[in-house]
Amino acid sequence: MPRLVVVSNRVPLPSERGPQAGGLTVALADALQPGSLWFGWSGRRSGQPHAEPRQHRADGITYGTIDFTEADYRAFYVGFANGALWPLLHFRLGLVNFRREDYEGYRSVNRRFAEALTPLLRSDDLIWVHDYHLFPLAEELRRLGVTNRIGFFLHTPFVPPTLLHVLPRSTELLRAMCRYDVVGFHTQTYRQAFLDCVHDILGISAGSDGGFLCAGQRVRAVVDPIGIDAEGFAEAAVQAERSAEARRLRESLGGRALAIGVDRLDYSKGLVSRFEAFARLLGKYPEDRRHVSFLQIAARSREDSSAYQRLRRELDQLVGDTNGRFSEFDWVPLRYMTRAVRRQTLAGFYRVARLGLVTPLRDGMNLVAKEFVAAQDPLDPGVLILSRFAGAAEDLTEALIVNPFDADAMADAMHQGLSMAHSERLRRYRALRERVWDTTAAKYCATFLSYLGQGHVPSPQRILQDAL
Ligand code: GDG
Repeated sequence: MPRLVVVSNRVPLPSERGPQAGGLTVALADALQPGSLWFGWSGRRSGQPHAEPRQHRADGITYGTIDFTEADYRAFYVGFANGALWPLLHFRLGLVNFRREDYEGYRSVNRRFAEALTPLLRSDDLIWVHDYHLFPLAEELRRLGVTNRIGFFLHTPFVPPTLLHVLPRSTELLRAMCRYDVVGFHTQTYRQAFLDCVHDILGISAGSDGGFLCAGQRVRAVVDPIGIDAEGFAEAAVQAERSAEARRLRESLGGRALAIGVDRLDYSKGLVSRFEAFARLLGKYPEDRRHVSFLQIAARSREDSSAYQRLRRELDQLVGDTNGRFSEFDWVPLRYMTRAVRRQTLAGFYRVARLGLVTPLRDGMNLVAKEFVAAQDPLDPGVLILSRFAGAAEDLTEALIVNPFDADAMADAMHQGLSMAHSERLRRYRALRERVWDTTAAKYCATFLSYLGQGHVPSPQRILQDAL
C-alpha cells in the first residue's frame, strides 16, 4: 500500500484540538491510518519561520507543519484565500477584495509549502490536497520534479465561467488546478461548473467521465460527496441526550419545541436571513410564540477579517431587536452564543431539537445537516429545514427545502415543521437517514482514494519489496 500524504492549509495537532474538532479532521479520520503524513500550517505566526517543517508523531501519524510570517498570514490567508477566493466561490462578488500583493503572497506560500513538503515525500506516496488555499500546490510540486499522483478536493462550491472571470488571474489558477491527476467536488453541479470553465476558458472538452488532457497532464474531475460517521454520531447523540447539558437545555425550554442552528460565524451561512425569518415566524404566527425557542450556536471564525466583524455587529443588533420585540418576562425567543460547544454536547442538542435550521446562502456540502439527521430519535424525529443552495440539498431532498433569500417562505417552513404530523416526520426522516448512512465519511475517503490510486504505478523499490 502506498503511503497517504494529506495536505491542508491548517494542520490541527491532536494536542491542540479544542472543543470544535474541524469537519476535515473528522472526515479524514478513516483515511489517516498509522503511517500517514499530514502536512500544512501550524497555525502559528513567527518572525523568522524555519524553512524546514517541524515533525510530530501521534497515534502513528506524522504531522509536518510550517509557520507563517505575519505578512504570509495577511496576504495568503486573510487577503487572497479568505478575502477573494472564499467570497467568489460562495457567489458573493460584492465582497471579493482582490489585491495583487495578496495574490503574490498566496503564490509564494504555495511555493513554500511545496519546498517544505518535497523532501518529506517518497516516490510512491499518494498526495491528497485539500481546499481553495492550495489550488496551485500541484503546479509548484511538479515544478520541483514531483511526479507522484496528486489529488485535490474542493470543499466549497465551484463557480460557472461568468463568475470565475471576475477574479483577476483566474485563468492562471484554473490552469494550476489542471496539474492535479484528480480534482474532486461535492456535487455534480460544481464538477460541471469546473468543466464549463475548462471548456470556455482553456478551450478543452472533457469526456463523459470528466477526464481531459491539459498541457500533457491527464486530469479527471470527479464527484465525491463528503459525509459523517453516521453511526458514531447517532450513538454519541443517544449518550449525550442523557448528559447534564442536554437535561439543562430541556428544562430551560419549559415544554417548548427547540429550533437549533449550528454554524461557523460566516456570511455564507445565511444567519442574518435565518434570524429575520424567525422574527417573521413570531410576527406572522402568534400561536407559535409560546411554542418555540431558537438556539443558534455560531462559533466565531476569521475574526481578523472586516467582513466578519461587520456580520457580528449586524447579528448582535438583530438578536437584540428580535428579543426586545418578542420576549416575555419568562421567555427569550432567540438564544445566540458565539462560543463553541463540545461535539458530544452538540449531538445531544440536535437530538433534543424539533427543528434543524440549515439555511446557508451557499455551502459546499454542509455537514450540520447530516449531523442533525443522524442525531434524531428514530421514533420521534425532528424536521430538517435545508437551503436549496447547500450541496447537501442535492441528496437530502426529503428535508423541507427552502430558498434562504425568501424570509417569508422560511418562516412558513418553520411553521410547517413545528406543526408537522408525526407520520410525515417519520416518513421524511427515514428517507433522509438512508441518504446520510449511504454517504459517510468513510465512503468519501475510500472513493477519493480509489480515484487517486487508479493509474498509480508502484516504484521499482516497492515492486521489489512486495516480491520479497
Ligand atoms: C467546509 C465547507 C463543507 C460548528 N460549530 C461547532 C462545531 N461545528 C462543526 C459542525 C460541523 C462543522 O463544524 C462545520 O461543517 P460545515 O460542513 O457545516 O461547514 P464549514 O466549516 O464551512 O466547512 C462545507 C465542509 O467544509 C466539509 O467539506 O461541508 O460546505 O464550507 O461538523 O458540527 N463543532 C463543535 N462545536 C461547535 O460550536 N464541536
